[in-house]
Amino acid sequence: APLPHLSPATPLADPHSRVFAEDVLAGLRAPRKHLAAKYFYDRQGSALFEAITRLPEYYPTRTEFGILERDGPAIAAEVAPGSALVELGSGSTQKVRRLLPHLRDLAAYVPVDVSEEFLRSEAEDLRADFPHLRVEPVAADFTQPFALPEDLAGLPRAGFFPGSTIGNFEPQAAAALLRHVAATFGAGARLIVGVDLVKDKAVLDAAYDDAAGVTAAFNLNLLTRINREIGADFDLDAFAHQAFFDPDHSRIEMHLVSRRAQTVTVAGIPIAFASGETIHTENSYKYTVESFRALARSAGWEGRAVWTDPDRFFSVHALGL
Ligand code: AVJ
Repeated sequence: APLPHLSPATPLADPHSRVFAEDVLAGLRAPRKHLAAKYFYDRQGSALFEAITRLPEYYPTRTEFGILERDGPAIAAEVAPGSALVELGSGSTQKVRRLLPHLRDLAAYVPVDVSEEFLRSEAEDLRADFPHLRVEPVAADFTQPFALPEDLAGLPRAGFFPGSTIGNFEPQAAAALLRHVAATFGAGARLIVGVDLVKDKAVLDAAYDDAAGVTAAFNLNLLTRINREIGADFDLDAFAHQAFFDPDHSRIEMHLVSRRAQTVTVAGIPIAFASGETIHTENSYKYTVESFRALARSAGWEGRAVWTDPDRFFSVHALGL
């Protein structure tokens, strides 16, 4: 279908940038401007996220690693021998490397990720480091229906979904995702999922507004990406990073705040900003152990076990069908 509101000068060679352009324009023309958090992760955004995971204020990554390290044997015991282990949004595969040494009888490891290039190189590295492991990468968007390799049919399935990625979904969408994974995996399946927990607002606020400004750079990089990929003239100095915990919705909200009244041209379309108007760029939902179990239950999964760190900052759940 043609894209009437995009200027002919806009590079739309590949369908991904076309979808990106349509999404961005729809979000910026909405009464409350918003952009989808999944678009943070271009090359630069992924590098900035890696830097975030090493920040002193950003506790989730190191806390989850600590749980996987300490409770790895018990977590791995939830995965039946001979299972196919399917990781949803595998990214850098750093976390599954903590579990694999405890999973000697795995039939296959199936990383599912949209970034095909990254997926292939990670699979290679993993095969080199775990020579007896069968690695079957699937290039797919795990939020959409996807097929598992055919010869894995009949094997017990276990999912691995770390990093509190589930927190980026609206609770209804998170439940829908869990239901879709349940349908894909079938009876007897297990799901190991990492979920960030509700905690003191000051701790949460700092984790998403760090002193070094790395999260600010991560948020603002979305505008750089839009400037480059669909043709826009966002002035990065004219927008400020904002992140705060909203206890009523139990979520971190990230925004980009317009520092002044201004008009930005995006793919040939003028987009007006009032001073102080924001673009909502991300929600990161925080659960209690109980509220997450309730969400999982509403999607057909039974909470089998849960592990947390001593501060109860983060949780790793074993769910079963
Ligand atoms: C990768 C979605 C888990 O919500 O904590 C980090 C992304 N955003 N800092 C999170 C993120 C800002 C992160 N997740």
